[in-house]
Amino acid sequence: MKNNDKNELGFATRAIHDGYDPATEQGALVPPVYMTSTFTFENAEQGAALFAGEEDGHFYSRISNPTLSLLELRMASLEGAEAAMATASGMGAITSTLWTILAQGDEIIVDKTLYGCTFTFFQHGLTKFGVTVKHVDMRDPENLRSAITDKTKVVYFETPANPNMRLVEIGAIAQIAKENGLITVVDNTYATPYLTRPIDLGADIVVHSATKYLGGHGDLVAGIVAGSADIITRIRLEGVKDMTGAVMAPLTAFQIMRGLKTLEIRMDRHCSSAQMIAEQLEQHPAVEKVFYPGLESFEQHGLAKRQMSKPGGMIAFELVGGISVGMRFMNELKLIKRAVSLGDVDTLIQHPASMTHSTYTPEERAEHDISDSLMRISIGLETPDDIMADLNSALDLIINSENSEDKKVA
Ligand code: 3LM
Repeated sequence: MKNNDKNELGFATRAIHDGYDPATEQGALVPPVYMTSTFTFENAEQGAALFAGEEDGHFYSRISNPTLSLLELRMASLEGAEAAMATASGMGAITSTLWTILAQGDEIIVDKTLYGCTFTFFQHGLTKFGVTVKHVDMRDPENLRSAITDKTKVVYFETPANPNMRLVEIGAIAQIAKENGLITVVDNTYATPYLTRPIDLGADIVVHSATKYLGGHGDLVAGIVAGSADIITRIRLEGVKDMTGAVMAPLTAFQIMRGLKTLEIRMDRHCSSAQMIAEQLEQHPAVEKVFYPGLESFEQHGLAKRQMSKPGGMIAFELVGGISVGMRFMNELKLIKRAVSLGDVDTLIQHPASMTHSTYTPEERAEHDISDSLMRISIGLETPDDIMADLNSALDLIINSENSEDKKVA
């Protein structure tokens, strides 16, 4: 389904209403879920016409389904894209997209820091099929320009990047990509379209792990790709239909649409709580360094203010004494859950080097600036003071036990 009325209404209004008229569904306020794998043909000729693409309509849910179409329309609207495609996972979105737009002999230039499984897909997946992968530090867009060759087809990055929070200037990268006829793909999982709209800034394709903020409640795994109607049709018919088969289930689309209705107010709260917590963490004597785009001390704070409407809900930080202290700290937390994933109502903490980014070898992590001391916290929607109190009491315990160990030694 093509999204034609982007930007006419506000973000939250579109997230709640776009593309649905209750009158078409017996007045049902909430769109019904089409739990069907296949669709009947009025006659054999109609079936043939649907397969030939001569007639629009649904015929099999690996290709399209009305519940998924509504979610796709809403995501296209929120991302300012012509069209979108719902997938079974974020990795399903990424692999279906790249297998569609790359071929043997092509080259892709990717940012230095990437989510662990995305990195592995590039490093050990695409390369197996004859695609060359080049990693450059895209904090300086000129690094991209100098890496381009006549084989380069695609530029790919996350901003903010998982897990070290580095930002990439979407407009500057997309400009260089356009000058060289390259396709820019942005993973917008951390920011969501509420904070950053890469397509408005010149990117061609946006991918998401919808498992995170879009779903928002830690109860599903899903992905989204958004872009031009032509590219989304290709990803649907080549990448998803015939290569990955990574199609979203209708019930998952229903859950994501419920999540989207509160995306704006959830993100506002994630951001305000994260700002307060990042500022307080930075002051604590047990904390070595905090990486959060909303902090004055953040290296790319200026870019964060230009590119993101708010600084997001993700914080990375290191403790004095490194990860051995960090592990003890994580084990002292009571309210905050030790878990991977992010963007949920629950506050989650994890250690990238041994968890989400353990797909990198230690040497690769060092080369890609992923510190073994780094911890990552996804600030949830609990009462902000309760989250901070849990962090403070674990930090205080660590400091006290370090001090008493020092005394023992003395
Ligand atoms: C994580 N991330 O905890 P799915 N892009 C980004 C992501 O963060 C992720 C994906 C894509 C985490 C998952 S680690 C075992 C848990 C920026 C996922 C992939 O396929 O929906 O998980 O998305 O950082």
